[in-house]
Amino acid sequence: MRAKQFIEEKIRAFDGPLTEELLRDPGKFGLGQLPRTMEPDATTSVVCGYCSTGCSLNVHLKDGQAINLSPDPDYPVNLGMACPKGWESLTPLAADDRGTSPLYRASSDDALEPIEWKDAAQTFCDRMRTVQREHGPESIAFLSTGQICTEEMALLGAFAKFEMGMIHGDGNTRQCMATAVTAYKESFGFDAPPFSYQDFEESDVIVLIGSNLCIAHPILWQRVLRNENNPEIIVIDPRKTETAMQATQHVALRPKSDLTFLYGIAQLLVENDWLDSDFIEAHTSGFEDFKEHIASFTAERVSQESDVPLSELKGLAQKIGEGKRVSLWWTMGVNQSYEATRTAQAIINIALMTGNIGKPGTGANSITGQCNAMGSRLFSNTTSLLGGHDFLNAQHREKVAEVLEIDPAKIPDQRSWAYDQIVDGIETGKIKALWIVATNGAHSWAHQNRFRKLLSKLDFLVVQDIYPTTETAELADLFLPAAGWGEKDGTLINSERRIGLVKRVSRSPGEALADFSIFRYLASTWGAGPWLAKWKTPEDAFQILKKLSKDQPCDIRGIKDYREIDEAGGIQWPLAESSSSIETHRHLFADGTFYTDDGRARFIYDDPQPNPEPPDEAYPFCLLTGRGSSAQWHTESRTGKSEILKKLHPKESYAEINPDDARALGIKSADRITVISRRGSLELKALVTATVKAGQVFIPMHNPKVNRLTLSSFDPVSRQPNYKACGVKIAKC
Ligand SMILES: Nc1nc2c(c(=O)[nH]1)N[C@H]1C(S)=C(S)[C@@H](COP(=O)(O)OP(=O)(O)OC[C@H]3O[C@@H](n4cnc5c(=O)[nH]c(N)nc54)[C@H](O)[C@@H]3O)O[C@H]1N2
Ligand SMILES: Nc1nc2c(c(=O)[nH]1)N[C@H]1C(S)=C(S)[C@@H](COP(=O)(O)OP(=O)(O)OC[C@H]3O[C@@H](n4cnc5c(=O)[nH]c(N)nc54)[C@H](O)[C@@H]3O)O[C@H]1N2
Ligand code: SF4
Ligand SMILES: [Mo]
Repeated sequence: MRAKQFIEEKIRAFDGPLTEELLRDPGKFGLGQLPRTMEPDATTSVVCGYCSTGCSLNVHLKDGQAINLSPDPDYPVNLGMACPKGWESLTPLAADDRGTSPLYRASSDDALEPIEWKDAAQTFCDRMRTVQREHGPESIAFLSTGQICTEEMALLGAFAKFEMGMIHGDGNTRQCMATAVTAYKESFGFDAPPFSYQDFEESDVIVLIGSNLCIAHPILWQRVLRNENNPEIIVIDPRKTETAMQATQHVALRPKSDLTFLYGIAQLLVENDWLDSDFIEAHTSGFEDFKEHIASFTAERVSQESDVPLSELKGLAQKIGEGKRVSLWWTMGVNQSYEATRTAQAIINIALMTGNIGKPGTGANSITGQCNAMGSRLFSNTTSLLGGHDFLNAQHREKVAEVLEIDPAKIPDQRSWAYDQIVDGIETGKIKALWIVATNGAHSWAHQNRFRKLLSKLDFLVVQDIYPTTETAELADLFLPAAGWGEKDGTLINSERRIGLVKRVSRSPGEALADFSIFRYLASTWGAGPWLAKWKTPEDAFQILKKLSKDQPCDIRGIKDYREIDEAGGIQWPLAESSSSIETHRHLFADGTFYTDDGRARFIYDDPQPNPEPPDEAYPFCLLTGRGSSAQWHTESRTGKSEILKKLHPKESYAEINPDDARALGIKSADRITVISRRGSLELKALVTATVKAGQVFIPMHNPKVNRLTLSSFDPVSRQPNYKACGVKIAKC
């Protein structure tokens, strides 16, 4: 079948009211386009839409429809491997609860009922405008995501903030990567994870801090296994996780004692002169003050405060001090804390003082979470202005306005509230309408009972998701059905800054539209200015993003187009216009120059703070939460649709309890128990296991009620939730 005829047939098969308009102008909706590299009966590679590893999957098409997939053997990220979620990526698209038309709840007593797209778009605009008229332009906000394409999040951010007049828009990346962002920005001058996955293979000491790589990034763990240097693998995690079990050393520190612990390591590095003084001298600032700050973190004190035996602490410092290529990697055990930014910077400080940065196998490396958290950090127009710019900087606003061809006065000159501040704004009555895109906060946000209550207080809640059945979508006044991964085109940016391509390989059900098309449709119904005409297709948008990246550390003007990304096996940023070739793996800071004004990386530190809710007599256990298995993704709206994935984890949700505690409470494995915090409770099965220490409980975050227990506590710098420590008690049911 010829490509043109194939596209037309696809459009005709789309039985919605938009068919005629679509046939006239398919690009307007982002529908009906095939990447130029794709033929109807071909195999084409698509970057996975779950985690930030960014594996490439070869999708096999029949008559232009995906029928199966296999991991791409030639892609530099996954080298022919994929985890269970990747293998099963097509299954959630065929789920029978997909959103196939917009749904509207006319009044709070009514159910959600199907409506036509044009009515949905008009309702969206009318009701948002009514709220703005009554409560001011700032009374509407959005919460977006790290799980849609970069072009989509940029269009959402531009439309919401520059056209609708919103100031407050944040996303689930706050729950996930905000700490890495603030840590890198302050220490390096820009949010710039410096590594390549190749570093996993080139280290001789790999330190994983608060990261359960085997479960959360299984293909990165495979990369560790390819390391031929017989590396030391140290896992710093209160729990004996799957990753800790594989490590050469497991440091089971007391939850949230990381900052003290890392200062203790730094102090031992100083005491033993395991320092790279030339690097410190030439490329950093603030080391002498830092040295003074950590002097009181003696090994004895740190051992006592972190519950790590002296010999282990000293042994680890020695491995780091004497290692030739040491890489330090962190994830949510660090990012989700009340002193997260300083903890991440304590990791950065260790890399700087030992000169472990800018060379193969080294780095202070934050592993990202969602498939496009990195894209949202640079282009979602939430925390930073499009392209890693600053809303407070008038020159930046001018520059963005010029690229977008809009009036600079349309760009807010203040930063957005963070997610938690938007939530507080609902409570104080400042936020009256909320537009939630591709995130399921009614499950995933902290202190769930409060969050759900606040959502019901809104005048207007819009949820844009691929399923109307998520906990959040069920609360919506207006539901907008989105096409999912594999049903649309665009780019994602993975943990190692690699831009990869997502392609439309499957037809979205009913009238579900690509998020890009939804944003375009809403913006044109709103009456957006002529700038919108430049954002006709995702690839047009990509060309705009390139221009926005000019003179930024994330400069991508050297990337020609989608086809080049496809043929190169993904392209890491930066790639300047002058670049003569595309290297497969690149890390940053090879020349020791950072993005700060003086080009030096900064040592940043602070005093450790008390845990806001340590276990006490009334709530004697520390609750840890996190990923449960490699087959489960977050709130399980997608992975929960696969019978295969469901076979790969326990049927019923469980809480891990130490055998000593279980004995004292008279609890056996499989008993039903209630876990209770000051904010709520949930019932589930007990799993008695020594993977947690006495006094700790672990519950996978996939449990829809887990955040009934967690608290509204945040890192003051990044405003990321402190999901991994609160006081709970346990009762036998
Ligand atoms: N299968 C699967 N993979 C995923 C995801 C998924 O849902 N499912 N989600 C993706 C996303 S968005 C993210 S952000 C990543 C998350 O990836 P990870 O951060 O690796 O996953 P978590 O299990 O949330 O947390 C990691 C570890 O932090 C530990 N921890 C808790 N408190 C502390 C502490 O005080 N100090 C230290 N050092 N460690 C602590 C926990 O015991 C846990 O083992 O995974 C990504 N990959
Ligand atoms: N207690 C506790 N809570 C946590 C965590 C923890 O460790 N402990 N981890 C936190 C972290 S790191 C994260 S990242 C969050 C994740 O929390 P969420 O973002 O709430 O989790 P997801 O289930 O990934 O939600 C994504 C939603 O987007 C929808 N979706 C998927 N693809 C598309 C698309 O293309 N378009 C549209 N419009 N919708 C789409 C899915 O159906 C789903 O409803 O959870 C956080 N919550
Ligand atoms: S490791 Fe992540 S990117 Fe790779 S297949 Fe699994 S979910 Fe997809
Ligand atoms: Mo995340």
